[in-house]
Amino acid sequence: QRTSLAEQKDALITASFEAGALKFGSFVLKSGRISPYFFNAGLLSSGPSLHPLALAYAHTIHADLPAFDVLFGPAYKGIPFAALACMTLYTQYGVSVGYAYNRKEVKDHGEGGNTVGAPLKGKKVVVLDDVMTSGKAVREALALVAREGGQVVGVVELLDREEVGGREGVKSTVQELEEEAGVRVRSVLGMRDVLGWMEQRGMGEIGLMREYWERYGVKA
Ligand code: OMP
Repeated sequence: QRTSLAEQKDALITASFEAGALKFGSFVLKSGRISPYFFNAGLLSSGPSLHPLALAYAHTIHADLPAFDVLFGPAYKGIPFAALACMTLYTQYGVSVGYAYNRKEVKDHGEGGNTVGAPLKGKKVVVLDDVMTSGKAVREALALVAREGGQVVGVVELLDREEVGGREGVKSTVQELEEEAGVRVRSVLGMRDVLGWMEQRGMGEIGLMREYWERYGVKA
């Protein structure tokens, strides 16, 4: 029996916290912002955390993204996640898509090329990524798929930190991306899900989290 998305999200945040992937403290982000939390998806590295991860990615993709041919997971963290989501789309929903990923190093012998897995040329592609703040990482993945001749129709993030993108200072990263790339951007979790999860547990760090949200959170 399938569980609801709300249950899957809750299970995923709990598993992430238990695995040490969701941490509270003081962290300098790539964007330079100083954040009271950090999500290190690489630590979702055992069965009990990968299971809810795969279910929630597949559920979000199936529920909310247009039909596509290939799920693209950028190296490195996107690679196992895309494979798991690809398989789970099949086992849970009977949806058959391919998956692909890029090499970080250039290869000039053997099968050649910069991507591995399902060919992207002329295909409808969904980009699967882990954490989005300013959108820099996902923009790189979008450019990569375009260079390989794929047409990106959607993006799925594990965690959208739901921050203002910083270009004009008011739009969210999701809005910026949807406008400039014309693709649908969805996420399994948002920062507000993390806030709700913390509220339920009466966690002490929530004050700092709310302050950060006031400063950088999306206002719309
Ligand atoms: P942007 O490229 O600014 O969207 O930030 C996303 C990237 O930041 C991710 O691919 C990570 O490398 C890193 N990151 C996290 O992994 N977890 C966080 O909680 C925050 C960041 C970050 O630096 O913003």
